[in-house]
Amino acid sequence: MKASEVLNDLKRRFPNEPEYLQAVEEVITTIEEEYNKHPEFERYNLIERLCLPDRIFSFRISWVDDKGKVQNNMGYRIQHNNAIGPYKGGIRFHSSVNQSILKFLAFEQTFKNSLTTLPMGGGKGGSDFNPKGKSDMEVMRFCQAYVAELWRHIGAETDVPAGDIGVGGREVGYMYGYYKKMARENTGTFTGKGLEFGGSLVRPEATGYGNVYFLLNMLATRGIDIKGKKVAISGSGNVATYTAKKLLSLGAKVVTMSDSNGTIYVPDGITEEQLDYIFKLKNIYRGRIKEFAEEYDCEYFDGERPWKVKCDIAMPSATQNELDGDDAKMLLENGVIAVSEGANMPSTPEAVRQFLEAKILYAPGKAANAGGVSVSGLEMAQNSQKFSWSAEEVDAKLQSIMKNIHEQCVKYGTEADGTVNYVKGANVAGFMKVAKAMMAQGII
Ligand code: NDP
Ligand code: 2IT
Repeated sequence: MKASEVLNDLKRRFPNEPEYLQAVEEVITTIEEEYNKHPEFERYNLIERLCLPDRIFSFRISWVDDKGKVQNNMGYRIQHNNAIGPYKGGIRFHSSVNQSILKFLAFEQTFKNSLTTLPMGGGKGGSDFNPKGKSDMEVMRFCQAYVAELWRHIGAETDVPAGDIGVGGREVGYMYGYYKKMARENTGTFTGKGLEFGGSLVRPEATGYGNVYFLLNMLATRGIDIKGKKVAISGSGNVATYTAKKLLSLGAKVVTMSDSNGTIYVPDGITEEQLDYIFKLKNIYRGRIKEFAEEYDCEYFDGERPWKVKCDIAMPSATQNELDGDDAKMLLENGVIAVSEGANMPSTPEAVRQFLEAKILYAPGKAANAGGVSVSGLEMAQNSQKFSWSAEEVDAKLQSIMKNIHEQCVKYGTEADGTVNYVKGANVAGFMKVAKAMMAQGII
């Protein structure tokens, strides 16, 4: 089948999976030209095989809350593609989680992991469990109930989960502990583990730091300095906070952060002390970003996203489709020069269209946020060696991987006028490696 026919067929077969179709459509439309240069791909129906996940596990998770009430959630693991290495990708706990969202994330992860240069296939998992307001013991019991079902499908050489929204060090610790109890082995099947039991230095920081490293590579193509630039960040979780930390160390000004309830606005940029407050607020007290506005008496946009403020750079780092066509228009009118995505698919197709048309520096998540899974890959390597690297060593490798991903985007995405279409570059580069690996391994 031709690439465009595959897309139409997937739309017919999965009409209730909008996020999955959105991610697939973006990739298919940008790789079509390259795909058509390889008639052997069509003979092997490669694109359809690459769009459909290898397998999906879905199951009920029953657990008992602190009041003794039985709660039931759905759990999933999508093993999308393992042509270049074991399935690899995070676990998301959020009330919105469904099969469409996890299928889009597993699909994107396959191309992202291909770009990292490390041997990792793509996968994603999660549950519609809502961690907000749950006690530590409830989170632990839930994690154990999820892994009671998941453990037989994962392993250090088959499928290696990690964190994502709602899943950080605490949750990975609980899941890994229970996994070990069930599997009776100690090979590091999760990444993002604590440093005391096989975790890698710089893994918590990696996605945010990696996004800033990617941004620096993009800015360098136009000779722009990060110092003094105003950056709007969305989210206040793992990715957002470490993005902010690296930006502050480089002399940039972080003017916004947010959560699902609203946005704080600090026109002169938040200070290191204020960022420390946000770390504590989010990771220890598990509070809301509104409390920051109360503590520091700054502006707070209740129920609003950050994109209306004046900034030079936007780094969406919360969730999918959090920046739409109207937001893109406002950012462009306010003179934004770069958008680098910490989240997965945060910009809607209309927003992406506007960024590409305006020819600003626009990096899609699968390139810009690949630092997290890259250091996960380095954690796997360290676990296999039963050895660990220093923070400097891991950070140097992270910087070199982000530079390499940027170079791949430039190679495949440079347009006739010399500008770089990072969407096309990332999709074609990511696709070609997986496609060649699949071709070489036959129809399986
Ligand atoms: P966290 O759970 O640590 O933080 C998520 C942040 O995003 C919170 O501030 C949360 O606010 C906000 N958020 C979540 N869902 C929504 C929503 N529906 N609407 C508005 N705000 C929302 O997650 P991470 O920082 O790990 O993940 C953020 C993004 O980065 C995700 O898209 C994830 O897929 C992506 N990513 C993460 C990587 C990682 O290593 N962790 C690697 C690569 C990408 P609230 O507290 O109100 O829910
Ligand atoms: O979206 C992502 O790349 C992640 N959530 C991190 C995945 C991983 O395996 O570290």
